[in-house]
Amino acid sequence: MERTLIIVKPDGVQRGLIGEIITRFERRGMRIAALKMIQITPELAERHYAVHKGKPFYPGLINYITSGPVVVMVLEGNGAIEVARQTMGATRPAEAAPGTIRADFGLEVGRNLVHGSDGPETAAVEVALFFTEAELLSYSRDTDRWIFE
Ligand code: D4T
Repeated sequence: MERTLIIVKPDGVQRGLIGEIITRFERRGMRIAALKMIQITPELAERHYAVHKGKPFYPGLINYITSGPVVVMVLEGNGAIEVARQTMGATRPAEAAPGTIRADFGLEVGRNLVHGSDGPETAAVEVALFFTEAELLSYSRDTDRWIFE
């Protein structure tokens, strides 16, 4: 089953939206394989956002993601990466479809509340960046047969 890394960013935590954001993924049926609250260090932020190094928004991005606690989680499900990105909405909240997390709670790209992996390779790298193998739980829910075909 596909896995994706999700981060409730510091604005999501500060604004009291942790539960709301997790609920949106949970109610879609995705299974939580791992979940924890951490403060991202500058070193970890630089590794996570390595592809953006050198871009004009990079310093602000590192400042933002390290500015307070975040909630990181691994979600599982068929097509979890794309499904999670749909649930989050477009990177720029002003362009996100109504009903998505970013449209419903955000306005600006630098305060877009949530991160989700953008493909299978990045998902694998990001999951390994934030979680050890031992932290990734393999289990089934009694409801799985009503959610997964
Ligand atoms: P993340 O990685 O946070 O899930 O966002 P996306 O996958 O949707 O978008 P991204 O990688 O293109 O951008 C990463 C991160 O940088 C911020 N950003 C982006 C910004 O502050 N200004 C910008 O112009 C862009 C393109 C927002 C998300």
